[in-house]
Amino acid sequence: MSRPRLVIVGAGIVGCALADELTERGWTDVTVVDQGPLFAAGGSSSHAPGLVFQTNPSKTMTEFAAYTVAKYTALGGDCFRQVGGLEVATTPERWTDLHRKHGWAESWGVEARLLDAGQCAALWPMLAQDRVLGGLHVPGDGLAAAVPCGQAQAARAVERGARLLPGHTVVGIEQRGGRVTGVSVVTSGEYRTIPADVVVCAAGFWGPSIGKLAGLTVPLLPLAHQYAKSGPLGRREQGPILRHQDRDLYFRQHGDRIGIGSYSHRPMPVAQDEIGPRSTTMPSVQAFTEEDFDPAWRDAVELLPALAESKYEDGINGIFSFTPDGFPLIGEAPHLDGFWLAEAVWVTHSAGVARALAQVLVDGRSAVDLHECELNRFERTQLSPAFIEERGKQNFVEVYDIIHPLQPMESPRPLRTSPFHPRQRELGAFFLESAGWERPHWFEANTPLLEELVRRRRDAFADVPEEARGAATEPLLGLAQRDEWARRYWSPIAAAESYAAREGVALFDMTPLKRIEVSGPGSAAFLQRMTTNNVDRKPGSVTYTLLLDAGGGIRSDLTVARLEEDTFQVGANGNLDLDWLTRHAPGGVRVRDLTPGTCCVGVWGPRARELVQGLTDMDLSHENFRYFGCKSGYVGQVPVLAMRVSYVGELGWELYTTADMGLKLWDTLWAPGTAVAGGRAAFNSLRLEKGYRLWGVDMTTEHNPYEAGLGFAVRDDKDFIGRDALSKDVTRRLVPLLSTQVVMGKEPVRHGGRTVGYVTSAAYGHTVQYPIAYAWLPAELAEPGTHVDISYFGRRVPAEVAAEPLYDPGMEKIRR
Ligand code: FAD
Ligand code: THG
Repeated sequence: MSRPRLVIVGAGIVGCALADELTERGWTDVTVVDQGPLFAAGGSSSHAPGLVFQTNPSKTMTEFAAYTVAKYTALGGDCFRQVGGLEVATTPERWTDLHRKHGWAESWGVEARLLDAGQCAALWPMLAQDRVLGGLHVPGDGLAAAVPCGQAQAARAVERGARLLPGHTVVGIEQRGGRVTGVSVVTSGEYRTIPADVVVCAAGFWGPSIGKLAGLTVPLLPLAHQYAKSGPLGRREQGPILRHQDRDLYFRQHGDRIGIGSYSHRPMPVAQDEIGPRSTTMPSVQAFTEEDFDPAWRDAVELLPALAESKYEDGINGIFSFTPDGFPLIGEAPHLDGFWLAEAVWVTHSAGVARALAQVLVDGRSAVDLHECELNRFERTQLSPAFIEERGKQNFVEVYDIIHPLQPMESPRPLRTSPFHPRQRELGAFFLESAGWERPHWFEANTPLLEELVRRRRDAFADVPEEARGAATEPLLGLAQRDEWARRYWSPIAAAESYAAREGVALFDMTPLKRIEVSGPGSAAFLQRMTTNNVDRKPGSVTYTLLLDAGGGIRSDLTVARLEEDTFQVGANGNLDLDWLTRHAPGGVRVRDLTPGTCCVGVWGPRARELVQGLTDMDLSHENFRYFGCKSGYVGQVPVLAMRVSYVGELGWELYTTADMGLKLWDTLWAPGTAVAGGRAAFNSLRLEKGYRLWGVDMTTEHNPYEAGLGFAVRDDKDFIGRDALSKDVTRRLVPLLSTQVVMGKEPVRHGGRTVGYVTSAAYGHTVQYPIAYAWLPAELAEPGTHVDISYFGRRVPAEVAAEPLYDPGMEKIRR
């Protein structure tokens, strides 16, 4: 398909940007259809005030925004005004958080600086300076005029051969044999079909309706959001766009008036069938509800007292899209080839998203990592109308909140629970959520273990004076290295659970880890083609391997267990792996998600063999059950698949069984009384000590295996996706840093006054007794012993590159 015929549904800013990016890459047979007139077609872009604040916790979202700024600036005309962006803090919590945000800007390469209240007021003279503690100023932020930006990009596309069809309402997605073949439209009362090889839905908050025509759930919720303007306040200098997030407000100037956007009101979801009739010129605008805006106005006046001279006017309740996790929806429908989405995209990210999707379509991959945005990231359990509504509303409420990286949404919870859940609750588990799963982070029932750990340590220092003995326990817990942020969603009990895994035996619930069965004739050849390592080994063997994209970027890391000649069990990272394997599977190979019907417990620690051997007929000796081997058998009454692998770096097994037998398995392992329950907090600390990467955090499609330190999982002597693009020349590396503070992840790393990289994962290593932070650094700074600084909430944290793994480099703990 060298020059496929493309139809883009929607001529909002996203559809226009996409037409430009595609035609620029030579895909010129592009037709953009919109039900409305051009270019104020009636969607969100028609009236978006167009504030572009670039800085975001996500590297990907920040890069989307930075590209949008660069591109719209280059469009010229009225498209983009680089007035700068100012976010002010009126609470100490926000002021602290702006320091964190300043770090993200630095990590992702956006110029930013922190200002005191006086400097803020100099930029925004209307500000009540005495209410402001400080601000974050990003000179590159600014105002995108969405309609002119759309028009300018569409014009370039038309010059290259694209067609624009206003007044064309899409009423059907045509398909044959699992492939899209075109769209049917109604125009001037006539019905016709436009043939297409690829259809991209860029229909904004109408996405779910278009998705329905294609049999696809589009997980976004249209919500109304209030925007109004003050009366004339006299001419003023053009100031930056402004955010007052402590009150869920943002501001921009419109000549002598101030525009005010508010997220402080109740969520106002709009059902698809309530969206204004397609004949109205502005279906994305609903009647303004003053009672919702009044409190926002009062808050606005408090920050900008001069507003009191006027009253708000021209208010709208404007509709746009919210997804369950706040990220856009980019990707191809799982069951309809050629039907793609570019949905729930802000003006801010529009050009970046369009470029990424154009790259995916034309080149097969995006240069920017897309895993947070991929349509198929959601599990089936996250696609119910109730879930989409609940999370969409919650995202509206939280849009400006200060969110800790571990903070889960409070509802709907609990949604998915493992069979061990009742026992975990009895043990006082503190749960956080991931992909809908409840995951224990530590167990209050382990408090006595912590006390014992501290006592043992103090006893070991019995000859030290009493006053100094407290300090002796410090390196075990790392309390002094944790500030208030690093103590949230954490407990020192994690130290006791870590020691239990290192010295005794601990049970870790691995149920949420995705399990995929690949079976049928040709399975081995298929998996050989998909992955980097040699998985065509004897039944009973497990292989650690990688999925790469066409450019050699890491899409995932997997364990592949060969259970029988033509049956494999893949240990994966998430739904994207299921989607990727399903999409590539040839006829005859079956790819099936086992996760919901099964469960897994990791039994890890030096006493794991003694514990499990006492409960099974399987021979667990090192000679008869090798490291990275697997066998089926029984543990007590429970049929299990046992795999000798360990993400925490200890002797032990992952035991899998069906969900119905899960509780029995847990109780059987618990009965001898030697095992301790371990949570994610300990798990994360243990895996970092051992240097085991977490895909999506430590490495993504932006990195190749050699840079990521995973070259050992790549076999040169076989063919696989991404192989030809791989280069062993490494200019950057993922390395462990030992530091003096537990950090969060995403902090900038500096050397010689320059920003040289950023942190991925971080934790306190209880057994190495140092805070560990993995970070991407230029290869020349990746040598052990190199001194760098981490900037943590603006504070300088000294750190040193260490050799890895930090724990058990000789593999003596595991291979015995
Ligand atoms: P849209 O602009 O909605 O375009 C979708 C198009 O699809 C529409 O033109 C529609 O007519 C067409 N369409 C739909 N169904 C069909 C069909 N069946 N057949 C044919 N055509 C169809 N973002 C920011 O970045 N910064 C801001 O400051 C900002 N402020 C906002 C303030 C308000 C009040 C609102 C409502 C939104 C704001 N946004 C802001 C969000 C931003 O406006 C949207 O995210 C963005 O405009 C979406 O662009 P789009 O092209 O995806 O969708
Ligand atoms: N268990 C199973 N599958 C998984 C994971 C798991 N799949 C996804 C994710 N976790 C993969 N991550 C890892 C990371 C490291 C290891 C296993 C899975 C690991 N690595 C050894 C090492 O690097 O030394 C072994 C390498 C080798 O011998 O090839 O064990 O937790 N089932």
